[in-house]
Formats: sequence, structure tokens, C-alpha cells
Amino acid sequence: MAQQDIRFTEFLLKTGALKFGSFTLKSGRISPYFINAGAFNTGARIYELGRFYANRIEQAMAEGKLPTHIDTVFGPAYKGIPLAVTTAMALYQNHGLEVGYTFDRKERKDHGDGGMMVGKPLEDGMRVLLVDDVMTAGTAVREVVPKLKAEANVEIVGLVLSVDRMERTNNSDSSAVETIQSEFGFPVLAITNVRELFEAGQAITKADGTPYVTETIMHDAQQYLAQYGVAE
Ligand code: OMP
Repeated sequence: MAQQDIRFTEFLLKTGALKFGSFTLKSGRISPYFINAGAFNTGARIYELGRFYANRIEQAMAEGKLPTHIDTVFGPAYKGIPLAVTTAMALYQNHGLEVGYTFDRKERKDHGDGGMMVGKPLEDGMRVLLVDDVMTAGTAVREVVPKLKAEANVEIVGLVLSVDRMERTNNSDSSAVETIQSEFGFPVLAITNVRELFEAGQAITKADGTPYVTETIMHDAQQYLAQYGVAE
């Protein structure tokens, strides 16, 4: 397993962003685990998160999955806003890339500078990289792409997520990530996926020496993935 997966899993567990219990998802599915990006709520955590996103982006650039020139990182409001800012900062600080950040307003502002967007303005031909937290069914992406296209004829070069939950879309064997990729024609990349997360999580222990991912948690996750997950 990649070192990055282990470090990211450790980060999710220690910040409390990865939680175990019973959670009703946007899709209506009841999941025994949940990734809560709201846990990245201190300077240290959001800084660290930006570094994970920037590393993933640089890796994808090196593999030819993303272009080496990106004009702006777009994060959908609200949760995507700090993601876009911290990613742009880390791209500059750790990789020497000066990239803009942009996010949308939930409501149109009709005075001052007006418009639906904040940050680097979107213009025709710009290369935009989307960042978001988690993908389950891809609903959030479907909402944001038309918003961007309505603003300018931008080229969306990809989407980077924290975690790919690797779930099947209803009535299909493909994952939401695969569906979005073929529907929109850009790559969807994640820092880690749910299977890597559980594999790494079993070896990571709390201060008292017990693992975060107990046998019961592992069993419940496997059952959930057997029902809703895609094959690796
Ligand atoms: P989709 O838009 O259906 O892909 O669901 C992803 C969104 O659901 C995320 O942007 C979150 O708002 C929320 N979510 C999480 O934050 N963490 C999870 O582990 C699962 C979900 C979810 O509801 O599916």
C-alpha cells in the first residue's frame, strides 16, 4: 500500500474526520462510516489537508493524468471553499505552482462586483481543476459543472477528492467516479479510496494501543461494501 494512503488514513482517523456508527447519506443509503470534512477546522488541519491535495495533484501531473498548467482550483460552496484555498496555497508553497482559487456564491450578489463567483474570475479557455471532499453518487458534481459552464467556456481538467467511497450508482455496476468520468470526460482522482482506508486503518492504533478499525467495524464496512461497493 502506498505510504500516502497510510498517512492520509492516519490523518483522517486522528482528526476525527473518519467516523464509525450509522449515518444516513445524501443518497439515502445507511452507511457504517462517514467522512466529515467539517473536522478540518483548525489552521493546522486545513494546512495539512492542502498538502495532501497538492501532492495528489502533482502526482497526477507527473503521470500525465492532469495537465501541468492549471489556471484555477475551484471548490464548490461551502465546504469546497477552504479546500480550494488551501490547495492553491500548498501548490505554491510545496510545488512552486502559482494557481488561482475560485468558488461560487450560493446566491447572486447584485451590487459591488456582482456575479456568482469569488476569487480568480473564470474566463473562456481557462483550465479549471475541481476539488471536493467525498463522492458517493456524484450529485454535488452534477450540480456544479453547469454553474461553471454558465459563467465561461472553461475547460474542466479534472476533479480531486479526499476519498472515493467506491459505491455503485443505482442500477449499475459502475462506480459514481466512473460514471462521472465518462459522462463529463474528465478524470476523477482521489487521495485515497475506502478500501485502502480500511486496510490502512486496521494497523493504526489509538493512544491506548487499540486499533481504530476494530473487527466489528471492519465487518460492518465489508458488509456495506458487499451491498453497495464496486469491485476493486
Ligand atoms: P454525492 O454528492 O452524492 O456524491 O455525495 C457526496 C456528498 O455527501 C459530500 O459532498 C458530502 O456532503 C456528503 N457525504 C460526506 O460528506 N461524507 C460521506 O462519507 C458521505 C457523504 C454522503 O452523504 O454520501
